[in-house]
Amino acid sequence: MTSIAGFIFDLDGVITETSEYHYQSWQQLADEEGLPFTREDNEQLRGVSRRVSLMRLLKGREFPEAKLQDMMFRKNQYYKALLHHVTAKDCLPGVEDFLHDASASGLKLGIGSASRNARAVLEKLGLIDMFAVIGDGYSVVNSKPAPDLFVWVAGGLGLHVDQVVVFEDAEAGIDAAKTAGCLSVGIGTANVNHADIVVGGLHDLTVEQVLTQLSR
Ligand code: B16
Ligand code: MG
Repeated sequence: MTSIAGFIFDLDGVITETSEYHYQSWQQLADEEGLPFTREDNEQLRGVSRRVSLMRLLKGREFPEAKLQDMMFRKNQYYKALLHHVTAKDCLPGVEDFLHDASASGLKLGIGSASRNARAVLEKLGLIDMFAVIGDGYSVVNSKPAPDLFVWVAGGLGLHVDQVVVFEDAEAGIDAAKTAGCLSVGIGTANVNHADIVVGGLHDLTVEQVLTQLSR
């Protein structure tokens, strides 16, 4: 029997709710470019890379590469300005207790986020020292739903993928975890029903419950 030895957490939507800031930044860019964009459209950007997000926002409109780069740069400038507001108070409910319980249980902890701003966000939340490995938007070429990021983080933790539970709020993230061969916990209200456990947030779950329900 393989026992669970590590947890890998997505960032936006699991540890904190930076999706509102992503939304406001994309909305500003869309308004400046005269492109239609709504909160509903923003749901399609959950958990996917900056470039894939831009492609979804453009809905098939074509632009030269230099213009695409300019739009991604501007969106990120708006996003980074909004990140100045983030403090330890912006951890989602139950996050700090859950992380401390997991660490006290001897589990290895990692981050698997599509964001190139993940380290900056974790610093602001005061959580960066909780994680032995931080996989972010720079770590692998193929982003979620490809399995690469979670395989990379599991390897960094010195664990096999089937010893790891991934916590994710996005359909693309659960797809990535399953393809990687990890166990998974779906968080929130997006399409994460294919995860092994589905809960509203980390406040709804104990480390003990995860280990008991997912041990195989
Ligand atoms: P950046 P996660 C994801 O974070 C966000 O959910 C997604 O909306 C964003 O496009 C992506 O990070 C890339 O972020 O522009 O900062 O590199 O959920 O994977 O932690
Ligand atoms: Mg997420």
